[in-house]
Amino acid sequence: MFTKLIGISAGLLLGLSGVASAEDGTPTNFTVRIENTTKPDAFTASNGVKWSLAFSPGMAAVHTEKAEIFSVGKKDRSQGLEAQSEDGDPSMLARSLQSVKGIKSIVVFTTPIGAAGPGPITPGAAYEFTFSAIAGDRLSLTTMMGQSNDWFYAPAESGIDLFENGKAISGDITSQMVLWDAGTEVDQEPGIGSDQGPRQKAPNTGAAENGVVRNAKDVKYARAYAKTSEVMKVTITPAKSPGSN
Ligand SMILES: [Ca+2]
Ligand SMILES: [Ca+2]
Repeated sequence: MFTKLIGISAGLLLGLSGVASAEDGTPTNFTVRIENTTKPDAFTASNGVKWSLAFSPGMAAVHTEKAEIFSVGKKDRSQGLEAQSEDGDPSMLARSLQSVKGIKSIVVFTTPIGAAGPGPITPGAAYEFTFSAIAGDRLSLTTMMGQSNDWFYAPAESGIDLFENGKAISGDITSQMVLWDAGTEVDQEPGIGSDQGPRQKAPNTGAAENGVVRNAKDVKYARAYAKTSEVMKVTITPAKSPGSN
């Protein structure tokens, strides 16, 4: 599972055009933490098999425009979202987004906190990553629902507005995370599907769906994992500006 992480090192920061100065001249540094709040063997498949939920390595982008990674109701753009969603591999998506207009910086997160190397976050584990942004910037991030064929968690296509009335957002943003079906692979029952990440013979294995990116809350099998507050906790913390307490 999630073995195709070629060329990506933990916490790799791909600086692009540089972060422009805010009105007061200072970008804000943010830390995002994604925690898997499920318990081991929390789920039981229809055949009685108990399984644990995990979330894959992923990527985050700071951007100024909307719908940088996908558009609801449209086909996947073939820029790497499929590999992220089906194989838990964010590397192609991170690379291709570098040349997309409005993308300011990209972070790839692959190594769980305290782990020796890249891998998914299993129950209780977490990823953290940091980036900087100014007022007007938005955050998008992606991670695979690791026991699915092509489901990923991400905010709405417009991303999360990192500032409200010029002030950096802070705290729990789990409610802004949504489970999406990438529309690229036919769905099987989570946890036991033979073409899903942990069990498929090779990356990109499974029946083509020829669908569109859609909210998974009404997708067969997906409802239990679409309530993001029941499976993860995502927080964002802006660093204090120099001189403040
Ligand atoms: Ca699907
Ligand atoms: Ca597959």
